[in-house]
Amino acid sequence: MTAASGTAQDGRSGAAGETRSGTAGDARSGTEREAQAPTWPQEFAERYRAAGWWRGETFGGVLRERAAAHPDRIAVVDPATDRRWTYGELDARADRLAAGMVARGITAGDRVVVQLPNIAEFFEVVFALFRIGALPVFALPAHRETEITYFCRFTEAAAYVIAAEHGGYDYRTLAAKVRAEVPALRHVWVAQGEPGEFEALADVPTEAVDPAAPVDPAERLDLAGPAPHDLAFLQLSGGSTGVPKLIPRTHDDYIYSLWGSNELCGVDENSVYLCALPAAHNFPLSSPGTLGALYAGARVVLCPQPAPETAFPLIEAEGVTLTGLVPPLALLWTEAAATTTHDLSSLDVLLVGGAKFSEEAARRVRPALGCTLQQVFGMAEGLVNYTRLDDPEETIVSTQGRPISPDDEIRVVDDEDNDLPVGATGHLLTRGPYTIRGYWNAPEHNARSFTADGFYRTGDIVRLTPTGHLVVEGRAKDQINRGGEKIAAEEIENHLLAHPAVHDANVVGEPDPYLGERTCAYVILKAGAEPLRPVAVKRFVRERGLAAYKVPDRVEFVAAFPRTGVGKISKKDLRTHAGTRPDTP
Ligand code: OOB
Repeated sequence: MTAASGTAQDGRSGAAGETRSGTAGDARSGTEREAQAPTWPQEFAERYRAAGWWRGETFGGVLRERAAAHPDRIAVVDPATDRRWTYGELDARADRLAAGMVARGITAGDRVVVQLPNIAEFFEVVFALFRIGALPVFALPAHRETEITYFCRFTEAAAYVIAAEHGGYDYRTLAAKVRAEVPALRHVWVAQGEPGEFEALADVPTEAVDPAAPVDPAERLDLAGPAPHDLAFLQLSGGSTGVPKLIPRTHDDYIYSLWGSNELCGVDENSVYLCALPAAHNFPLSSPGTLGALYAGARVVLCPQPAPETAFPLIEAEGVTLTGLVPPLALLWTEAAATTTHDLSSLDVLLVGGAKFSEEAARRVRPALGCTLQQVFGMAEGLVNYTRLDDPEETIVSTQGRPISPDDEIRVVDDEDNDLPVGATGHLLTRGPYTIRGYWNAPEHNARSFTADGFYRTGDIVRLTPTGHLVVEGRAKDQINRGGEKIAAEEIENHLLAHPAVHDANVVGEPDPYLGERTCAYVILKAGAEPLRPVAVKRFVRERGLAAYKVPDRVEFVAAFPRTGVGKISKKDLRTHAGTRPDTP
C-alpha cells in the first residue's frame, strides 16, 4: 500500500507524526494502525486540508454546533412512532447514551455493529458512538446470522445494536445465535421493542434524557473525543470476494462528502430529506442523505419502507423536498405518481443511483413526479458523482454525473492500466479527498484493489463524455447488482459448494426488467447424486443464514461450464446464456 507512514496532523493527534486512524488513543505503533486502516499520505492530507475540503470537524462536534445554533429546530421525524426530535434533543440523547456506553466499557476505537431499521434511535446510537470515538459498523436490516457473525467476529465488536423486531423478523433470535457464536461480544442492546434476554438501549444512559440540559461527555467523562482525521465508522463493501470487506471512513473525509453533496443537491436548512432506503447504506446516509441533511441543519424524515403507499403520504405531510431511490423504486414511484391522490409538489429533487438507471426510465421522472432527477453514481469506498441540477435534461437522463470534488482524480484505463482517450470505454480508477486508500485489515486484498500510487480500482467500466460526465457501461468485478443490492458471486458460490450434492457452482447476473439484474446459479451436481430441484438449492442457501436478497433467483443444473480458450470457466458465456431459459421450481 502506498499510504505511506501516515503523518497527517491537525494539531490534535497524540504523538507528533502519527495518525490515530481507527483507534483513537490506542497504544499501538503508527505502522500497526496503518496496516489496519491505510490512510492518506501526508502530502495528500495537507493538500486536502489546504484546499479546504477537510474542515477539521467531527460528527460529534457538528451536532453540538447545530444544537447550539438552533436547539428547537426539528432534526429527525420518526412517523412510525410519531416522534419528532429537535437538534437539542438529539444532541442531549447522544451525550447521555455516550456516557452510558462509556460506563459499560465502550471506549474509543471499539467497534459496534449497528443493525437498525429506519428509526430515530439510529441517529442517537451513531452520534453517541461518534462522540466516544467508537466505530459503528453499518450492517443492513437484511443481513442474517452469517453476515452478522462475520462482522462481529472480524471487527472484534464490543457490542451489537438491534431493534427487537422489524418487517416480521425477530432480531433477538438472530442476536442470540450471534452471541453464542461470538462470545467476545460484550453487549447486545435493543433500541426498540421488548429487549427479551438483552438490555434495552433506554437503560444504557446514565441519566434520564432532559433536552433542556445538554451534558458534555467530553467534560464529564474526560473523553478526548476523536480527532477529525480519526476513523468515524466502518461501511460495508458490496464486494466481489468470498467475504465482505470493511471500509474505514474518517470524520474529515466523510464530512467533506456531505457538504460537497449538499452544495450540488441544493440542501440547506430548509430542506426536508426523506430516508426511504435503509438508513445504514452509504447512499441514503451521505448522498446527501440523512447525515448531509443534519450537517445542513435540515430535517430528516424516516420512511419505514420505501413503497409509494408509505412514502407519498409522508412527502405530503412533511413537505419533503428531496429523497434518494434505487432504480427499481424510482420506476415504481413514477408509475404510482400517475394515479396518486397525494400532493407531491414539495419534492424538488429525486436522486437515483446504486445501479444504472436506464435512459427511458430517467426520462419519465420529471413528467411523472414534477421534480428534477439527479443521477448519482457512488460507492461506499468514496467517489460520488452527481448530475448537476442545472445540467441540460439530455445530460441528466443519459449520464451518471461527474465527481463532487475538483480533487477527485479520475482515470479510465485499459486492462494494463494504460490511460485511454476521452470517450473510450475502460476501467474506472479513482483517488481523492474522500476515497479510501485501503480496506480495513485487508492488506492482501488492498494490494489488488488499489494501484501502487493509491488509486482505487472501482471494478466499474465507464466512459467519459467531453463535458467530464461519466457513463457507466458495465462492470469488471464479479458482482451482481440486483437493483442496487450488491451480491459477490464468490460468496454465494461458496455457500452452494457447501451442499453435499453440489460438485461445482457459478453465479452470474442475468437481465431483469425490474431489477436490472437478477442472480442465476449454474450448478453441476456430483456424479451419482440424487437429482435436486432448484427450490431445494434456494432453500439450502437461505437456511445458511444469508440475507434474502443473496438467495439465487434462478438455479439451473448443467453438465459442464463453458470454457475460455485457455480452459478457464467463462462467466461471460454463462451470462450470455443466462436469461434464455425460463425458471423451473
Ligand atoms: C452505492 O454504493 P455501493 O458501495 O453499494 O455500490 C457501489 C457500486 C459502484 O461501484 C457501481 O458498481 C454501482 O454500485 N453503482 C452504479 C450507480 N451507482 C452505484 N452503477 C451504475 N449507475 C449508478 N448510478 O451504490 C452508492 C453509494 C453512494 C451513492 C449512490 C450509490
